[in-house]
Amino acid sequence: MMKILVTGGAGFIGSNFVCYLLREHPDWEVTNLDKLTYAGNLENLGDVEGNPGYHFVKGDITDRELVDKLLGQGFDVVVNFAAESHVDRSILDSSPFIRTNVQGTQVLLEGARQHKVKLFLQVSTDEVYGSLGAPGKFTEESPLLPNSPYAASKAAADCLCRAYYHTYGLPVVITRCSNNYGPFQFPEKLIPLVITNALESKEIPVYGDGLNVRDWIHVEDHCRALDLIIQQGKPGEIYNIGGNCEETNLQLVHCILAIMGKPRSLITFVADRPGHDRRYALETSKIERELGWRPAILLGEGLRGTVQWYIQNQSWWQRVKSGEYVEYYERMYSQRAGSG
Ligand code: NAD
Ligand code: TDX
Repeated sequence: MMKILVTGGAGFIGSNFVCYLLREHPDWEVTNLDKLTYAGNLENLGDVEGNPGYHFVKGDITDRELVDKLLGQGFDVVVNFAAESHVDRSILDSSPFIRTNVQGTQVLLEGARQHKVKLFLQVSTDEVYGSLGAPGKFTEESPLLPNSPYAASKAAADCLCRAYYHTYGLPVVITRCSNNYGPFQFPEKLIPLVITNALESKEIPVYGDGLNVRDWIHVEDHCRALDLIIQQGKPGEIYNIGGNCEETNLQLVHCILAIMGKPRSLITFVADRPGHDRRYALETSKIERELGWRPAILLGEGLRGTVQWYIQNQSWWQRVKSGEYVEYYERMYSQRAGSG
């Protein structure tokens, strides 16, 4: 039996992870602490509703009192997904990124230290390494050179985690994963944006020349890696997690349109993201060697399943693509037009 506190478990990766854990370990107890921002959605957790091993607490990771009280219940592991996660939003306003991603991580680390948690797993990102111009890949030893306010806030959180390990001996593991895709991803991110716009026969905005490269991993493969790390990861270590699957944005969009039988004429080239990282690629031999993990879902297969999911769950994404979402897009594009 393991008692786990998952933060941000109502978001894309967090909700997939909560469902994954309770499916794989029916005797574990999982508590989900989530503020339910625009990106948090309890509908993502329908599969575990009513499961006696699942508990939900609505709250903010920056709330010291709440975090202290919760961790006082005695948890073996904290898995920190809670974050502001969208690069474009961090360019519009970085303050919530600093509050949640940096201050929130510090509050959780402090609570974990006070209450002697056995493992603090920080879910970080390849974006902390910055952009790769030349061939090669980022290793766990690559310097942290974040380029967006989002990446800078995640790098700061990684540094705090490292400091809590070295200063207080808190058993911390940091994971740095590449671009995830799969069910329940909020349609502000590239893949669900392309799928849902194509389903509505709307324009598909591709930033700049479309030749920026990302490494893509299915969320289920990411969840499996995190589960392995909970069981076998070594405190103080960093693990890169990647799909070993690099594509330019344009190649990826063409592939999705081909799966959906939609025309490439939907693609519209738009002003580039300021400070847009050119390429991410991760060296993942450490987790492969030490934990025997490898991605199992090929991109084509994963994309077909994801397209199918968005076709079957139109009411889910139609609800979230309204209100605040529409206002955000108007603000973002008017700012870019102004600065372009
Ligand atoms: P998401 O935006 O879909 O979900 C974030 C969740 O955190 C939401 O449920 C939101 O309500 C919650 N949250 C936000 N602020 C909070 C606060 N102050 N207190 C409590 N809960 C709060 O994000 P995601 O794509 O699922 O990413 C999850 C984590 O994984 C993030 O830490 C992100 O940096 C990291 N990550 C994401 C990717 C990716 O491709 N999506 C890749 C690597 C790492
Ligand atoms: O409309 C778009 N058009 C476009 O060309 C959007 C939303 C994105 N893009 C480009 C920008 C990137 O090169 O597609 C690529 C992927 O963009 P995002 O989906 O916004 O992801 P990215 O910026 O790469 O960051 C993601 O991966 C690392 C997640 O959002 C982060 O949370 C994670 O840490």
